[in-house]
Amino acid sequence: MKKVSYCRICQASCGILAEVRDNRIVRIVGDADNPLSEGFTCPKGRRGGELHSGPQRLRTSLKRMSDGNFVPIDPLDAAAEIGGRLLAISATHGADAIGMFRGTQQAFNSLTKPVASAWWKGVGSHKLFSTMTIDQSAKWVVTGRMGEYLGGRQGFAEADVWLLAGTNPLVSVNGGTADGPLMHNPSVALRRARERGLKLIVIDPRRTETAALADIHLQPAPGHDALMFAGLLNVVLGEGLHDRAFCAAYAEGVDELAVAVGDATPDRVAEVTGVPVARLIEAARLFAAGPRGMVSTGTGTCMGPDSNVAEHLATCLNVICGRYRRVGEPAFGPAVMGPDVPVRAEVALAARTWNEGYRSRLGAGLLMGELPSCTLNDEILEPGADRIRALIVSGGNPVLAMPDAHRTRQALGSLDLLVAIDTRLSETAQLADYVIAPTMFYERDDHTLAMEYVFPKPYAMVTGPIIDPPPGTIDDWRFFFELARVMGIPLKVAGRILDADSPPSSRQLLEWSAGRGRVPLANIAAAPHGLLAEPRQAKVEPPSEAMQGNRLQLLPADVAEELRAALNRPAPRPGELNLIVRRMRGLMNSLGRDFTDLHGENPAHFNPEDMGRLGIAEGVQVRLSSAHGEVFATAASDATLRPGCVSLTHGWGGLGPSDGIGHNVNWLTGHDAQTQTINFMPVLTAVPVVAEVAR
Ligand SMILES: Nc1nc2c(c(=O)[nH]1)N[C@H]1C(S)=C(S)[C@@H](COP(=O)(O)OP(=O)(O)OC[C@H]3O[C@@H](n4cnc5c(=O)[nH]c(N)nc54)[C@H](O)[C@@H]3O)O[C@H]1N2
Ligand SMILES: Nc1nc2c(c(=O)[nH]1)N[C@H]1C(S)=C(S)[C@@H](COP(=O)(O)OP(=O)(O)OC[C@H]3O[C@@H](n4cnc5c(=O)[nH]c(N)nc54)[C@H](O)[C@@H]3O)O[C@H]1N2
Ligand code: SF4
Ligand SMILES: [Mo]
Repeated sequence: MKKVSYCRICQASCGILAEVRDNRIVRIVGDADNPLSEGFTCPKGRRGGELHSGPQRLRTSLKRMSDGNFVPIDPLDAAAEIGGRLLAISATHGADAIGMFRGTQQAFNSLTKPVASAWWKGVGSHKLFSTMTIDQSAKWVVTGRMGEYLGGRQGFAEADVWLLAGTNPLVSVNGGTADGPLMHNPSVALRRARERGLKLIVIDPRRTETAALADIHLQPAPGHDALMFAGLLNVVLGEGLHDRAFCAAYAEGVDELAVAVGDATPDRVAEVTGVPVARLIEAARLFAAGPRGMVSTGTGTCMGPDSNVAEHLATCLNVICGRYRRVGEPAFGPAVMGPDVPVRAEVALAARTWNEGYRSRLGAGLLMGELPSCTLNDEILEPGADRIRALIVSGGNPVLAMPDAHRTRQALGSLDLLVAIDTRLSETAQLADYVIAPTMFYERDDHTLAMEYVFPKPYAMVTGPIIDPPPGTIDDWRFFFELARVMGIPLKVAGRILDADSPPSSRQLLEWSAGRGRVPLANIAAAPHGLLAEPRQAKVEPPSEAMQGNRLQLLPADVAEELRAALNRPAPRPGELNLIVRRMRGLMNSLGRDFTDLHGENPAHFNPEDMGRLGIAEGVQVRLSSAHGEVFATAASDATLRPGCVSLTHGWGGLGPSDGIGHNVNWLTGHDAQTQTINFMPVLTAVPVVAEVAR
């Protein structure tokens, strides 16, 4: 039987057709009638059936007994026991002794976040963490320090030029900041855009699949994005190519910025990064000529040694070139399931939330209501009355994802109570006291509300289960609902107080959450392949009186100081090797490693020149070591890498440095003097390493 639904492994939310036999998905193909993805799927999406029914799937929740072994437990009994233990910990040590870590797979599950957030509010703890602070929270820091233009960014569809830095959307279907231009069939989308005249600039130390399609590929030494953007700003401001009218209306500190990037001349950029002078100037002029199109950054920019200032300068380039929507232009945002709220050409002032209110004993403030994930280990291990003793991990695998694998393992292993909600016995779940087995995406109701802001079209879809879940599983949201019930926490979700004694259905909750949408949910549900809505009619409106005169802060004092330091970062020494980030098509972080027939393991990729110099042959085991630790991996030759770079995908390996499938790159990462202020972001790309043949 063929069933229609959409994939929820990543934000692309591709429409699929599943062939179901005996309650098993035996085949997944792209749904050509889906107006968003038009038949596109990726290799991991097509293996979604195996994630549900393969040997790794957890079919029952587990409790660890005093002998260390797991025994099956009914999830409602587990919720009762866990709720009781959380109440006791909170009563003895205070609510801040409870922590929650939100992983990536909480994001594509529409009900988990709202219900978990409502429960969390009642817990009353400050110790909330998510993967954003080991990902691209530099973007949050920029908004906090610069402010935000609320009229919306220019769109990819109408762009003349686009600059992608540190992102490889042809693999990650990501492509930067909520523009969603390159999600579905990204190589075709990019080719089509270029055929209509788009000019593409890519900044990446690897000649990626995306960079291969660029008009200009700048291939700098890694870890120098701040200098790269300073250099581009130097040319644009130096040649007066910026949008003076937009700057006058909305920005403060343009002249100071011009002075601050004064030393970042194309010569200096070339000396440090190896990018030829003429290429940098050409890229700066091409970008500034626009007239439309933005800079979008990804993990390569947001994980480097000066990530916060690099991202700040990338945004400055958008601001000084005025790449935002003005009064009278079509409003940004699809507003299909979401509400059609007015969009105004105004600035929300910088709000340094981390300086206000709560501050942890480790010196961290709140960023979008969260603490930096890189303080989680110390929150658990360092003495303090409010140290974390119980941690709930929802849809994440911090044992592999967090930097400093050694200490993460030590920290999570030392908790009084660790609860992992996971569809497989992940490395994090292996350390847990309770593992809650949730339903998976083809077994549950969902809609695209939370994702629509990154879609390139005004699209929405509602889906129901297409197979029955294993009987021992529970919906993620329902587990949090039960915890709340046991702990006596009233839940307010989508504006309603839920009745603890009679849980709503998933459908009901979905309906409530989309209750303020521009398009009624009934219309969306009536479109089995998803609905392409009429474009939104709203136009960008003039600023409200209260916001009149608000300006973006281009160069606050702390940014100026970080910029000075970043510009002095030395060029790589001859023979220096730097580990850089990379993603693989066949898996989503640690999810999908089991499909080794699809992608093998995660090799350490080297430029052939470096392999020759170091005497490393294809396929041999190499030992990579850094200031933080070592990892062993299989060498693979990759001529697309800039010499001096080694790239290795994260999300692999096991509990120890040399078990599991593949190798956990986070044995090489950790905290040091380069950890960023505010978000405590460590360096995950451009990590100095030494490589040698393993003996
Ligand atoms: N197939 C697949 N898709 C995914 C994921 C996955 O695991 N697999 N993960 C998802 C997640 S969680 C995220 S956050 C997104 C991330 O999406 P992206 O940010 O697009 O991630 P990558 O594809 O790793 O691209 C990062 C690029 O940065 C480059 N780079 C490394 N160091 C530097 C540097 O110093 N400067 C510059 N300019 N570039 C550098 C790398 O060579 C690489 O090409 O992808 C999502 N999509
Ligand atoms: N060195 C290095 N480290 C990195 C990165 C890097 O580039 N380099 N990238 C960072 C980034 S961008 C990210 S986002 C993080 C990823 O960090 P995490 O989000 O912690 O890691 P994932 O592997 O995505 O974990 C998702 C988990 O959710 C489970 N899961 C799948 N479906 C469901 C479901 O329906 N419900 C529940 N409850 N669980 C489910 C999966 O089995 C898996 O164990 O890693 C970060 N760490
Ligand atoms: S890109 Fe792949 S993983 Fe992401 S939603 Fe589409 S099919 Fe699923
Ligand atoms: Mo991520």
